[in-house]
Amino acid sequence: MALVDIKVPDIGDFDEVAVIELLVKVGDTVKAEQSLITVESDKASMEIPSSHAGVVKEIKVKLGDKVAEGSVVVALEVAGAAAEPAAAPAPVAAPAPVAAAAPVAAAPAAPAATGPVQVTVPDIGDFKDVAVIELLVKVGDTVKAEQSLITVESDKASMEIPSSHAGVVKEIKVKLGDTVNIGDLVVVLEGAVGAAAPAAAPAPAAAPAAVAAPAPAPVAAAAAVAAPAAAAVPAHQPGTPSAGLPHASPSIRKFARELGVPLAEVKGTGPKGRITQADVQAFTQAVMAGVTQTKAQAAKAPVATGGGGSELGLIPWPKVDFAKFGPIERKELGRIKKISGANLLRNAVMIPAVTNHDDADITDLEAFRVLTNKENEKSGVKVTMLAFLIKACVAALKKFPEFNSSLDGDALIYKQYFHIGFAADTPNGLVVPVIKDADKKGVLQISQEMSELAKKARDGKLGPADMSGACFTISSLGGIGGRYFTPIINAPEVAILGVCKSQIEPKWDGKAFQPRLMLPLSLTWDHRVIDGAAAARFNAFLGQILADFRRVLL
Ligand code: CAO
Repeated sequence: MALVDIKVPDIGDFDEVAVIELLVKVGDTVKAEQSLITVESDKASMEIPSSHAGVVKEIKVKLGDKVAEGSVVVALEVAGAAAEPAAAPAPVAAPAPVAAAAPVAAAPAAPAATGPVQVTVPDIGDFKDVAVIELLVKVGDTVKAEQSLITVESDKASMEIPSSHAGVVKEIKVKLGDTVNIGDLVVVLEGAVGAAAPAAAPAPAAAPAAVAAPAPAPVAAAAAVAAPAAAAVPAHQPGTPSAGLPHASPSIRKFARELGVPLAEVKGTGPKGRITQADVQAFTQAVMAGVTQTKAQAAKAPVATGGGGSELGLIPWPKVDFAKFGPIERKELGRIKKISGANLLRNAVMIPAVTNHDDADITDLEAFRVLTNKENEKSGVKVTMLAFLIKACVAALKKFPEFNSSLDGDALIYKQYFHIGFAADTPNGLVVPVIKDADKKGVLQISQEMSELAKKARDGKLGPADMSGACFTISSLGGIGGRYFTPIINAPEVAILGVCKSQIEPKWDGKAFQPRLMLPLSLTWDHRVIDGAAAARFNAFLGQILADFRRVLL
C-alpha cells in the first residue's frame, strides 16, 4: 500500500478554476478515471478524474478553493504495484480536451472566403465520438465568427463548437444524437468572412473550403439536455453559459438522462444553483411519491383540472380510486368542455378578479317587455330581458370606456365598437356567441339575432366568426334561478355581467313598502384595469337605466 497524491492534470489555458463539487469522500473506493471533483471557470466545466484506483484517505481541497495544474486534490491509498506510475497514464488526465480548449479569442478579420465554407469539428483532444446534444443555429441564421454552432458532450465534459467564420448557415450536417470526431463536418456557411484565429482554423486549400472550427469553447456547466432542437435557441456567444439551461456537470446530466429526469425542472441546491446528484435523486423520489409532477406529466393531466398544479407550486391534484367507494362510470370530457375548461382555468388564475353584486328595479321594464311581446305576438320575435340588458350594457360601456377595453402589456386597447357576448348553455357545454355592433341595433333585432345564435349554439353549428370579437359578456341564469354568482371574465375582456332570476321584493318608497321586481346583478371585473369605485358606478348606472330605460337615449 502506498499513498499517492492525485493532482490536477494539465488544464491548458485555465489558470485557476474553482472547486464547485466534491464527488468523493474519505473512505470511498475509487476506480482509475473516476471523477473526484468538479471544477469550473467562467468558460469551462470539467471533472478531475483519479489517475489511480484506490481508497480516498484525504481530500485536500474544499468547495470554493481555486486550483491549477499540479494542485493536489486527493491523497489516495493504492495497492503497492499500482502506486508505481507516479506519472499517471495519459488517458486518465481526462479533462485534457476540455482544458485544451483555448479560450476563444477575438479573431483577427480574414479575407472573405471565395466559396461556401465547411466548418468542421476542431481538435478536441482525446475525446472520441462525442454526442451532439444541442443545435444552436438553424439554416438561414447569420452567425458571427466564433459563435457557437452546436454543443457536444462526453461523459466528462461538454463544449460548444464555435464557427470558424462569419456567414449564413446554408446546411447543418449533424443532427441531435449524432456522434462526431475531429474533422467531421458541422455546417456549411455561405458568404463566409472573418475566419477565426488562424492557428485554430487552417487556411482552406480550395473552395469549398473545409475549415476546422476554432478550439471549442467549453460550456460552463450548462448542458442542453432539455432544449429541443426545434426550440430555435437563440445563438449565443461562445464560452458563455447557455442561458436558461440547467446548471449541472456532464456526469449529472448523464445520470439524469438515464433516469429520464428533465434536468430543466430540477432545482439545483449546489453552489451557484448547480444541480447535484442528490437533487436529481430527490426529484425522482418526489415524482415517484406523487409529491410533484414533471411538466410532461402535468400536460397530460385532465385539462379541466389544469394539470397537476405543480406549475403553481401547489400540491398535486388528488388521485382517488373512486371505485373503492361504489360503482362508477368514466366519460371523457367533450371537446367544448376541454377547450372552455382550459380557458376558464387560465382566466380564473391569471386575472385579479373582483365581483360586485347589486340589484336593479326592472318592474317597469318587465311590464314594457310583456306588453311589447303581446303587441308583437304575430311577428314571431320574442323580446327577452337579455336583449334589454345588452342595450343597457352598451350604454354603460359608452359611459365607462375602460370596461370596453383589453390589456395589451402595459397599455389598454379601448374599443370603439360594441360587440356583446352572451353565455349560452348547450347540451355540449358553454359557448359564447356574440351580437356584433349592438349599439347600432334595436332591442327587437338583438332579440331575433340572439334567438338565432342560441339555436345555432344548441345545434352545435356556431362558427368561429359567431363567437369572436366580443368586448363584454353577459351570463344570464335568469331563466333558471339563483340569486347571485361570480362569473369568470372571458379574457381578453376585462369585465362580465352575471344576471340571476328577478323576483318581487318589498321596497321602501319613503312611505310604504312597494312590491318591486328586482334583478340581481353580479359584475366581475379585472382589478388591473378597473377600480372598485368604477365598478360600483357601472352597476349603479346600469340599475338606473334598467329602472327607466328612457335614460338609454340620453
Ligand atoms: N329573471 C326572471 N326570469 C327570467 C330572467 C330573469 N333574469 N331571464 C329570463 N327569464 C325568463 C324568461 O322570461 C323566460 O320566461 P318565459 O318563457 O315565461 O318567457 C324564461 O326565463 C327562459 O328564458 P330564456 O332562457 O329562454 O331566454 P334568455 O334570453 O333569458 O336566455 C340564453 C337565453 C341562451 C342566454 C339562455 O337560454 C342560456 O343558455 N342561459 C344560460 C347561460 C349560462 O349557462 N350561464 C352561466 C355561465 S357560467 O357557467
